[in-house]
Amino acid sequence: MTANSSTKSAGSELPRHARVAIVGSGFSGLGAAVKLSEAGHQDCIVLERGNDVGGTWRDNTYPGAACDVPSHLYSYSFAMNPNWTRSFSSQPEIQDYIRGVAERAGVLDRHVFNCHVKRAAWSEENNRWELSTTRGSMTADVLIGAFGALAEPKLPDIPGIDRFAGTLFHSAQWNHDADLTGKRVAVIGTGASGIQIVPAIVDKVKHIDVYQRTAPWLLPRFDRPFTRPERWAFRNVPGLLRLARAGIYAARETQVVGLAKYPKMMKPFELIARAKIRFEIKDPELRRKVTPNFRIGCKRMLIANDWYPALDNDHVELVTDGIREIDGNAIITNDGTAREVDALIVATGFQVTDSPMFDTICGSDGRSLSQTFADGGMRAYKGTTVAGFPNLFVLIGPNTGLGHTSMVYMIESQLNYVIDAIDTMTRRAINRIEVLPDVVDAYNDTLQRKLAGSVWMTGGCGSWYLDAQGNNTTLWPDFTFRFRQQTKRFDIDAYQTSSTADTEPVPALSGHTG
Ligand code: N01
Repeated sequence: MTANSSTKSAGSELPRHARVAIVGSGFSGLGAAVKLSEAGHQDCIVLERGNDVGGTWRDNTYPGAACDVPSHLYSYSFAMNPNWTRSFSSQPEIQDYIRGVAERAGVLDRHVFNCHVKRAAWSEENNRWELSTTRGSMTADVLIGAFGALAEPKLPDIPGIDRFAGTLFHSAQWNHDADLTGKRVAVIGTGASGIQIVPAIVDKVKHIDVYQRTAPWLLPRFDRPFTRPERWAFRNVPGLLRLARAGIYAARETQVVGLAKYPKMMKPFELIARAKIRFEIKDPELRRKVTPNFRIGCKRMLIANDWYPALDNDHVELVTDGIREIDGNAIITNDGTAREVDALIVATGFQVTDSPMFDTICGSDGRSLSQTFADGGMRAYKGTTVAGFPNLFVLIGPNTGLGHTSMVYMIESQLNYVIDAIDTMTRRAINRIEVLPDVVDAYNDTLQRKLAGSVWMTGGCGSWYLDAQGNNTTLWPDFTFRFRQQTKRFDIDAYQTSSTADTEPVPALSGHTG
């Protein structure tokens, strides 16, 4: 199911005005809708370009799609699920979970589906956001940008790819009508998506060429179905779910010491990964090709038990020569070899640091987020508020990303901050908050100092964690509980504020009852 193919939509019409407009309904936007509702802010609306909730989990329906964070942690703390069927859930199960949360929280009627936000501009005159969408226009006092980091597929810039003669699609826009049975297939990309796709299709295709630009480090995947007694216990033993969650959280958090502070401490992980290569691959040449040339952790560490065995098949070729061009249905590498295929799957990731959504959001001086970020990269305060963009909260914003544990934990931390900010604005009749530029500078200076010694900056790799200028504007460089502490309360002193006394009353809502 892609953003446009779901039939599950149930939602509302676009109102003329809402107190809070949320753009996007993945884990972060949906979480915001639920938490706002719980906090009594019923006048909010979620504008979702697809026709279901779920975001990246709705869109990434490729074969083998599954999470690499255990399910008991990769879920909302306020909607824990005793019924996960296995330790690492598959995409359909996660999507069902997200949909179930939305239904049980009763927030689906606050969604406008198939509603693409084309532009959101802050009006200094009216002290509100003016939104133009494919379903009409509206205004909002507060805008929550929950459009996600893994939302916009990135296509490889390969000469001739636009004229590829066979079937071509991105991993996040899987073409379920394309039957790969008995076909010659090429997969470009060996990141988290590519290494799940290849093992899932290897047995049905005639041949696969896997184009690897950089070999990833791989660790074992301790995945298994939960037994019936375990699931019974998760449902019935008080505190067990929370305990399981805490255990997973603590175990994952220990990685921060090596990743962010002392990269040399990642060595034991590297030894495990090297042993895995020796154990799972016999061919010395293939072993050499899959052995990374950078320190483990620099790029996201991947987990899989079926990747190396899949590559070790006779009908699979791991191609490590760079791609020069595509001609007709042939992929031509730098050494001049042409390999013909029927289908080309590009598992080449997402536009994270240059999301097209950044072009559509314009602040108080009319400049867009992309123009603002053009100098020195994406920058925010606590990953959430941006100088020059009043009453805007960005979820999964700059430097809130993680490679080692659950993003849902970071999202919930941000939600604490955002809900407290909106509560504070309501309580104190504040109608405009804007983070002070000095505060943003100081915050980011500290972040960058911490990042400087991290494996992501020193490990000798390129990755989507870095932008085109080499700035790491994506990752949180510390224990995640530190982010939780920082975002526990809205710190109004970091903001310039103004009160409602000077502004016009807001027109009544139309078509949306809250
Ligand atoms: O994308 P990626 P992804 N020519 O950017 C290669 C999450 N996720 O969709 O490493 C040739 O990681 C690129 O090569 P290189 C997770 O956060 C989670 O796989 O840049 N190759 C790389 O191999 C993850 O980090 C899960 O040299 C090109 C690959 O394409 C994020 O999503 C599952 C190329 C892109 O890897 C993104 O993962 C899936 C080119 N022009 C995703 N351009 C789980 O939880 C790019 N590449 C399991």
